[in-house]
Amino acid sequence: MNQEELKKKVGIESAKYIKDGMIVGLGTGSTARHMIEEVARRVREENLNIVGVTTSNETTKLAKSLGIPLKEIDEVPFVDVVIDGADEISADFQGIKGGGAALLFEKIVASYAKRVIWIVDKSKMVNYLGEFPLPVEVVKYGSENLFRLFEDKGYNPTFRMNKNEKLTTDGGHYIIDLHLGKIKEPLALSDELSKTVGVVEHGLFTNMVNVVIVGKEEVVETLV
Ligand code: ABF
Repeated sequence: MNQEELKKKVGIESAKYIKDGMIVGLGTGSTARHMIEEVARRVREENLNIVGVTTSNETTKLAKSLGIPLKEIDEVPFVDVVIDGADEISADFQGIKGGGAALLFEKIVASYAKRVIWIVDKSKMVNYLGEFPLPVEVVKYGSENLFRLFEDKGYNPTFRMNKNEKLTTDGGHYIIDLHLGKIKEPLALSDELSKTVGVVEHGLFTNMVNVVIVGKEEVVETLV
């Protein structure tokens, strides 16, 4: 099976965690898209009664086009389950997310979720995080100084670009990607970035996931 077929397989598999009456966090990215399409099919064909809470404008547009009932995050006290993609997942189930520039809303929704499920094809499973550039969402005001700070730290920063200009996220911020190669202490780096003035949020999702569904030749579910 190719990567897209594996993404589709885990997207459909993960939708089985969704039960009638749930408030469901709808992730962002191509793997999450397959899950969202499956949820929409069940809403249409099986009268699945759920409410979606999205993690990006992109997912809101997709869910609306497919007829999934939605609520804003501030209209619900919690989320029963959030199903989302990831860019890297380490052997101890820490994750890097944000390749799709949606990490802030993804982390907010995940923070209100009773259960967090990540769906990935096998290429995302790694021993150490860091091969994938770590997205850091930053306030625009002072972002050049922050960039220089990351340079001085040897973090090899680049601004996330959209065509010829800096990308602006759904939250109205910039993203600086850190090319670290190998993150030996993700918890320590997470703490450092969270305390860095000007950083809104970062793509290290540590001690957050409950279930990881990995698309291999057969679907393998790994309970954390
Ligand atoms: C999203 O899923 C992002 O955090 C992450 O970048 C993306 C993975 O994308 P894909 O499923 O398209 O590989 O949650």
